[in-house]
Amino acid sequence: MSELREQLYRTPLKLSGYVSGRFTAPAGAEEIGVIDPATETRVATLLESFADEVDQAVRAARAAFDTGPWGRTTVAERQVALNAIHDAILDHADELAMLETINTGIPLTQTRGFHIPRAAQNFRFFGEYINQAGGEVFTQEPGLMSLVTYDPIGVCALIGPWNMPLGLTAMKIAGALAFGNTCVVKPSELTPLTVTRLFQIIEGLLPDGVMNLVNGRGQVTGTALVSHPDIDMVSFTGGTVTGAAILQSLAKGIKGSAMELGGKSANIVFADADFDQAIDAALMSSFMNNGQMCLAGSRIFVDRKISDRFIDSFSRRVKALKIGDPMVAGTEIGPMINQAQRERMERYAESGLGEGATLLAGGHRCANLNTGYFFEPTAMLAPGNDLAICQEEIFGPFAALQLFDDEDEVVAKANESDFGLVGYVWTDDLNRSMRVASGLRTGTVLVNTPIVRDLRTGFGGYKQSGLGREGAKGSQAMFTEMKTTIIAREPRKMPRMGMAAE
Ligand code: TXE
Repeated sequence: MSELREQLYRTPLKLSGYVSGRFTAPAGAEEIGVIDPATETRVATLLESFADEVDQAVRAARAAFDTGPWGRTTVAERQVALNAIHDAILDHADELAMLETINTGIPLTQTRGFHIPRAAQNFRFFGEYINQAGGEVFTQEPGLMSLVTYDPIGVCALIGPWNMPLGLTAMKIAGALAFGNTCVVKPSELTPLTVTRLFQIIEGLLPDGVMNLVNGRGQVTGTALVSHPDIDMVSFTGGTVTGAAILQSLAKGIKGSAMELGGKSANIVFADADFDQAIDAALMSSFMNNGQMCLAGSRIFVDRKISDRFIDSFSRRVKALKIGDPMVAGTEIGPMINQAQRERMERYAESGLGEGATLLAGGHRCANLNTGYFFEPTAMLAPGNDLAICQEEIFGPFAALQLFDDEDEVVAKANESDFGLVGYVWTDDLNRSMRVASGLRTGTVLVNTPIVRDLRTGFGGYKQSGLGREGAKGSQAMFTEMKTTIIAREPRKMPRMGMAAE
């Protein structure tokens, strides 16, 4: 067991908010336990931010935006600040990776290798991006110039999820700050460790009030934040039901939002694909991050011509996945985030069987792991696309396979979904890959590759997978107001109204 984990078990952290450059100590706050899902042991106590603390945080961000120095910083100064945050994260990379693993149950190899470097990279990327990004100038007629500029939008409420707490929240913070905004950040109450630690390690780097933190449950702290009249927008990553509730609240004040919601992404494997690559990627897309990924490609469509071989190989590999303590090197699957999420897995395993699916692997709690929210990585072969396991986001290590016979059929089935986040296509036929990519109603299509994120491109979804795109121009659209200024450089010809009086 790691030293840090033992230390947290002995002395759980006390976490609170951060308002106007100071950590808060709310008197009489509700205390929420934060658990290591691998051992069900408390590692922190969250002192919940009630409405008055949320109000103070929003006011601090408002004041820092309206009158503070941040709005007058140069691009170069903002870039320096963003790079300093990047460096601070990397200086604490090992500690942050361990905290992330202890809090989420995601294997340390993945938090260390991907989550934390990625969290840091967001700050460097947006620092570079603002050095290049500009507005537009149009000339409609001689002497008349139209300028399009991008003003910061103001106070951003940034609400993060529990499946990649620092990485996904860092993307929002970096984008918001880069474009000159101030923010109030609310991590998930299940996983507040790394985001709160980020505020500690960058203390003093930014002017007071630019970056504030509130901690607490969605129904309490989250609701107070999204309904606060002084925020200008919400950037949210989380479940579709919560996203819809936030949109309703924002509608009252006609506030903007960016929503990165759920997915049920199709992973289509044609018979001509590189078989080994397709199998490796199917495993990775379904089971990395304990399967708790919005972009999981866990609705796998297999060409009937290769189905025997694919199902045999995939099932054997799923059964061989190493489940256990996420802090131990070699572990491939850790626990679910909490008891509710594990029960959800059990319900889907039951519903799959009840609706006629065939169990290929897993399907139960782990018999040899009595403590911790472990669930066996699961694969089922579904007789049709209408089963709940093929339509609903399960958000755990659970793959639903289906067979198909031809291209048009599989594209239609892939699109039969309320979601539209990602589509994965495996084929050696270039023309086919282009046809299928253009036919898929998803925000991203990945051809012959598993998960890749390129911050220069937009990431987000069609349909109920969300609104807006994160990354470069998408983040610019999210965190700025587009302003048009039209300037006449010489006197204009116009009708002279009211001349009868002259
Ligand atoms: O997330 P919630 P939950 C999906 C996944 C999962 C399901 C439910 O399918 O099983 O959502 O997860 C805050 N006002 N994803 O319920 O509730 C909350 O405190 C303001 C997909 O745990 O969406 C947390 O900070 N905020 C996903 C954040 O919203 C509120 C990532 C996300 O929690 C709020 C996570 C409210 N009324 C879950 N209610 C992805 N897209 O990657 C909650 N919150």
